[in-house]
Amino acid sequence: MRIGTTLTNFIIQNQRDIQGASGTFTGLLNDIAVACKRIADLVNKGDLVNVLGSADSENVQGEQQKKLDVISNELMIEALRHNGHVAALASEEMDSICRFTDDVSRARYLLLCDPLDGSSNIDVNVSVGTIFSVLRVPEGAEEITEEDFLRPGAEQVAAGYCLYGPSTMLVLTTGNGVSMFTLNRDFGEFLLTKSNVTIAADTCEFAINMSNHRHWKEPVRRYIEECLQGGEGPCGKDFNMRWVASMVAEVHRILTRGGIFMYPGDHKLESNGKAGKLRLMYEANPMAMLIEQAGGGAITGEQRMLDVEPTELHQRVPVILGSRNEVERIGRYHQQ
Ligand code: P6P
Repeated sequence: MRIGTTLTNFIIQNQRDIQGASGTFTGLLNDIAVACKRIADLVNKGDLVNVLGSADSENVQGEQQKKLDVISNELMIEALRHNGHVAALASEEMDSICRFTDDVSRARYLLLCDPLDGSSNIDVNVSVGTIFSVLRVPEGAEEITEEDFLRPGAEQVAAGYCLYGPSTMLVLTTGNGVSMFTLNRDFGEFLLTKSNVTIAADTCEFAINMSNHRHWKEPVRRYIEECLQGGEGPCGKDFNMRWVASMVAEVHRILTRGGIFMYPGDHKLESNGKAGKLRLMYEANPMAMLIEQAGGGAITGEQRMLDVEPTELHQRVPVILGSRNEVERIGRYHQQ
């Protein structure tokens, strides 16, 4: 009976492809995997270990935190703090960065994460996930500051997520394609189950929160209206719709069978001073890297997601990503 390719073996085997990678990179990804396994365990046990429901706190976004939001963030910190691979962590659940060490000769990476994305679903037993993004510590950096994190998504050295669904799956790119690993709980290892994941250029499935329809701008209205017209409309085909309200689950579906995901900016968000709902640094950018590495497209409507120059750690951004031909069509509508 074979063991299969573990995540650690995979990274070591592919380490030569990761520019300048050393054992530090392998160690970093292993630390992330350990945190995800522990979070998966708690998500799976739920009420049995009293981790569901709301914490009596809000995050920097002013959103009510779930107990598991806080616990997942603490687990990520614990997994990363001791091994010296990461200089500092930025998280949706923390206002400012968490510095682990000033010895940036050894700790060569910065990590950004949404420790538990889609947590409004956790109490109703719907899939949620952890999203992570890896940047390199800037050359010559001494003490890490928040500004060191503010780099375009194109500079990510790795990105991925862990989906806590019927299976627990870790999906990763280090800039050489997308690989999927499934957690074997019998011996606690993520095993390689899909390599060189690619997204179909066309799709018949869109994901958007339709309840925001009255707030949408014209390009989004036009695109969705054409999808709804089906075979008789300009698309010449019928569309199906999905909305899980967990970005990790939506992106996983798109990586698996194609599709288009949209959380666009709209008039209501803009009236509240928000460019979008989703966050650039630890939601949109890591997902955009995965989608592009799988041959798909990821834009804000105005530009390529990975080219956005960040100005704030928790800035929000409109997100349109998925099957390349659909993303290009929506992009054209925004340009017209
Ligand atoms: P809505 C989850 O809260 C999240 O950040 C994404 O995972 C998800 O795609 C989106 O927000 C859901 O937003 O407006 O449907 O609750």
